[in-house]
Amino acid sequence: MATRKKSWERWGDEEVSALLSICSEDETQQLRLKPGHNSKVYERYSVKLRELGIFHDASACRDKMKKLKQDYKKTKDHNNKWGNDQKSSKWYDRLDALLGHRPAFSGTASTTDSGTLVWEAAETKDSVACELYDDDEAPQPKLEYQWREMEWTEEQKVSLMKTISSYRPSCHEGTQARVLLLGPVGSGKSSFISSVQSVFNGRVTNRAMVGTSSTSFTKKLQSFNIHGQKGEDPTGLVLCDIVGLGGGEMTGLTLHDVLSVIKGHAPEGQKFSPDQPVGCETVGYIKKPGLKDKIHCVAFVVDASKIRTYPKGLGTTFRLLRKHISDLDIHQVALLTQIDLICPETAKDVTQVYKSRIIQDMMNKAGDLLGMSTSYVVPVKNYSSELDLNVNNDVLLLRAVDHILQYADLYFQDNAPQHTGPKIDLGV
Ligand SMILES: Nc1nc2c(ncn2[C@@H]2O[C@H](COP(=O)(O)OP(=O)(O)O)[C@@H](O)[C@H]2O)c(=O)[nH]1
Ligand SMILES: [Mg+2]
Repeated sequence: MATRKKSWERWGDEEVSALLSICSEDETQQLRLKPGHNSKVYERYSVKLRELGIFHDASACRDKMKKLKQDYKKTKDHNNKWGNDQKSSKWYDRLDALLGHRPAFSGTASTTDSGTLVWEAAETKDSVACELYDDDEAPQPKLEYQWREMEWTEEQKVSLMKTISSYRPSCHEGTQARVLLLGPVGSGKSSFISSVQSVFNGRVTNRAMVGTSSTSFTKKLQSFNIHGQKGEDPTGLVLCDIVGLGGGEMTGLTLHDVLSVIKGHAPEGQKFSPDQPVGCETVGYIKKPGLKDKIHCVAFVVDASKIRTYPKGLGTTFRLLRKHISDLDIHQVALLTQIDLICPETAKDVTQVYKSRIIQDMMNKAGDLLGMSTSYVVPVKNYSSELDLNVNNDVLLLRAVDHILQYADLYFQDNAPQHTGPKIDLGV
């Protein structure tokens, strides 16, 4: 006969596996969502385990879950740091499926009947659920150390500006890295372009149309060549935006048209409309796009203050886009904007960004929404109401640009012309 175990006793693999299975049951998940029901959740674990002939009391189940989550979070934080090797552990995948939402494409195309992408719909509160913390271990407001290394100095700003302005795609002279920004209306795409341009101009400017709003359904492809100050050469970076003429940009855009832009078929200034898909008959259609016409990296843009309330279909739209864009071997990153709206400390002092748990948590949620690891996600605070530049803010924006360029450059490396040097006779 099985005997009741003490809470400090070891858990066998089968017991942990059973615990995780119970955790993944719908009833358990529903119970977990109810505030103040933690004790009932642990009681449920204990009762359900007993039915399987496994005896651990509720407090032992609580301790075990806590330990598993801590181990998972440690591994996840490690994996999310730039440059770290991806680690795993015995229960990592199971816990990631439970807590981190796997970046798998579900296969349900999130498009409307007319084929337009779903960017806006009725708001729902449960679009993404990422439960890294229990009610009784709510996140602390601030981390002791920055979880990504950042240097907040004028020298760092100058050095990043130099790196970015001197960037030229490897093995492809004369080409610029074309980056397409994609995201819901109001996520901060135009603001990001303007902010980056402002840093290079040395003053806050509003070059990309920011925040205009109307219900216009006309959309246009617009490319912004990021320039240094007067007299300086342009940088190797072009930021492309599918702007709404008067706002409402993503409403009515089809997957077909987004892919035409990425493949380089759509000419500059191309206007999009769901009933006139980009094709051979389109004026200015680029039949055989060269490297300079194509998009080399896609940056998804999401608003940190809206992650919890984005429409349910948005995650599916992102995954649908990501699947098609990945099929074209184009790397993707994500920008998390409006971080100042979710963290007052960071709003006051942007150097707090990587110490803020709420921003870290929201970056994880953005990764979950997009189906990508957090290591691809970078936070930015765009210039929205400020009149003057701030060196720390500039550093954060420039790090985002540097991050984008690294992934754009991978495209050039992947597509480097084959070296056809003289053949060496090895005499065999
Ligand atoms: N506080 C704050 N506001 C922002 C930020 N980024 C954009 N905004 C504001 O959000 C609104 C929508 O931005 P916009 O760039 O037009 O979004 P788009 O539709 O994606 O191009 C504008 O009012 C911006 O000023 C940010 O990082 N922080
Ligand atoms: Mg815009």
